[in-house]
Amino acid sequence: MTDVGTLRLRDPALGSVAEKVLAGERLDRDEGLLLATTDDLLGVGRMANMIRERLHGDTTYYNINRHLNPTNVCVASCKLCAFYVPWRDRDRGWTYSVDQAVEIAARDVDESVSELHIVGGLHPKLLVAYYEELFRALKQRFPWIHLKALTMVELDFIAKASRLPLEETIERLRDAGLDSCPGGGAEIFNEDVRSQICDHKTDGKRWLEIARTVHEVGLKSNCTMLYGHVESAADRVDHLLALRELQDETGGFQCLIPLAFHPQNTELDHLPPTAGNLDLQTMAVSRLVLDNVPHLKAYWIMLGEKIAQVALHFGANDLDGTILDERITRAAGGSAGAGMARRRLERLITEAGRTPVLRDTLYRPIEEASVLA
Ligand code: V47
Repeated sequence: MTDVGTLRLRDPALGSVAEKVLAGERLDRDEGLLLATTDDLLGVGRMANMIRERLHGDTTYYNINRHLNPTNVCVASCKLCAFYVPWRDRDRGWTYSVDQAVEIAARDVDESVSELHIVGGLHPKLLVAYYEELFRALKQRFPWIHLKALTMVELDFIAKASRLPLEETIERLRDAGLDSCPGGGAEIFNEDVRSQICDHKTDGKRWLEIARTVHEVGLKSNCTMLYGHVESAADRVDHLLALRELQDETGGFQCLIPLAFHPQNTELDHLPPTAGNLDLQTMAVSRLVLDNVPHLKAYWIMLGEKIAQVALHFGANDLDGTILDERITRAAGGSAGAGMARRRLERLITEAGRTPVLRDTLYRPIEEASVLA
């Protein structure tokens, strides 16, 4: 064991990285790679925890949210995905009219719900006018709600299908009620990896360009990294560095969500699910390398409750929300998809020795008195 300041390390090679972490200095690619490949999981975790506590103390955010998937029809056919059905598969596909989508949302939304997370497939008939109408109708029915909707991949597709410039598409959607964007679709930016897991999707460079445009138009967004499939440790570090570079420019990312790959029912079902060590080390490396994105989410739906709790000591400071009806992970064999009561989510956080703080989508604490649930 080596001690660097208050940091206890089993791998002495981590010593110089630990010194930089203690001094609050930015890490480079080689250092990121060392963190991602060492077998000193606890050493990496201690460093990430130090940064997490410097930024947020014990505070752990969660929110009261609902998911809405207007369609599962998708022309992209990504190998990583078990959620989509091909265009014209009438048995398994759903596409909600605006009225249907609002009624489905209304089943589960009351005034305690602060966020609707809206994502879906790339449906060739759902153009910008559909989403404008949907957002306006949702805002009219639930005026208090924040609409976090449409990944960079969906925005790219909607703009092209509607034959509109990207910026104009985003501005129209913003004017119709879009408040921010979720982080999905980033996967791993490396093109060779993308060709194996999502070959017809918006490429990595374009994903970043669209995020830049979203930020320029004045909206915040999240970002994700899908790990535990065919990518290497270097691919993960490069992905984080690309996000870091854009964040230096725009400051528009609020939160990173590392997404644990679920292989079941996908074309990659020969791969094993992620190991707990990889989940925790990826969380910690994300916190250490992506030093300019304020929040790091342990998405309990994908990690499971127990790993998500432990992740609160490996860099994470957010668990996401109550959700109720999650379909993307469930389609891929995830077992945690039924949603969680608010009190239970709070208990997960306190059991982990952290302090729960109810937040809105922009990470502003919500006063207890204003919540009915
Ligand atoms: O874009 C798809 C991923 C994403 C699988 O921004 C899969 O607050 C694992 O982005 N195994 C959607 N992952 C989820 C997402 C998200 C979730 C929660 C919060 C936020 C946020 C964003 O899920 C997709 C894709 O990257 N995904 N299939 C799968 N088999």
